[in-house]
Amino acid sequence: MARYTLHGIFASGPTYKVALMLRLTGTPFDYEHVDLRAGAHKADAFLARNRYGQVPVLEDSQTDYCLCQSSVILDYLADETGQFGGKDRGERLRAREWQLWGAGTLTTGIYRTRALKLGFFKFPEQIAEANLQSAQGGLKELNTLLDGRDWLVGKGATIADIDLYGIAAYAPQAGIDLAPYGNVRKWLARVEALPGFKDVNTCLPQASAKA
Ligand SMILES: N[C@@H](CCC(=O)N[C@@H](CS)C(=O)NCC(=O)O)C(=O)O
Repeated sequence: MARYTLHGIFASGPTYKVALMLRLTGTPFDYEHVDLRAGAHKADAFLARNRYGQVPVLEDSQTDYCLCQSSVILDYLADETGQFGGKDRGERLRAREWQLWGAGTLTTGIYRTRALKLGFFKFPEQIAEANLQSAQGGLKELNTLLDGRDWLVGKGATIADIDLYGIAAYAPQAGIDLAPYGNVRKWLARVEALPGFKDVNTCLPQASAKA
């Protein structure tokens, strides 16, 4: 049994973020598929792990922590693995700042537009349009903020890049053309060149798996 067990579903962006962090840090993990269609995430056994009834959840058998919220899990894994946490406290705080920016500004538009495109959800036309505009606005802002920078924080990849990659990388599945966002495209390519990188389609197994 691996130290870590990730509970999630392969189509989930937040689950992907955590799996990507585990892959990039070379951390073995067991994977437990949570059948959202069958409502497994609302069953008592799952709610005991995550009171919000959502994936992902990361269990650490060494510390007995059972964590939810993908950004918090990345923060935790940065400490446990000693990787991608920034070179000092200032960089870590800046990385957390980016993660919150991503959660507030980038996530809803991209994930919901993708969910509509893939048929996971339906939205009234006006809401769908607002989601798309929000996604495009977030990408435009990210593109500007990346001006003159290779990475979001400091001179190397941090949990901020992994977190926001796990949102922005779903833009193509959302039907959003990244051509107007040149800085974003170059930054995505930098993350994709990191050793251990796996893309949104291959990072997670489709069924439960042992490390
Ligand atoms: N803020 C959470 C979002 C998690 C989330 O939205 N998970 C979705 C799957 S992508 C889920 O479990 N949805 C089922 C539900 O909310 O009932 C995170 O970053 O971990």
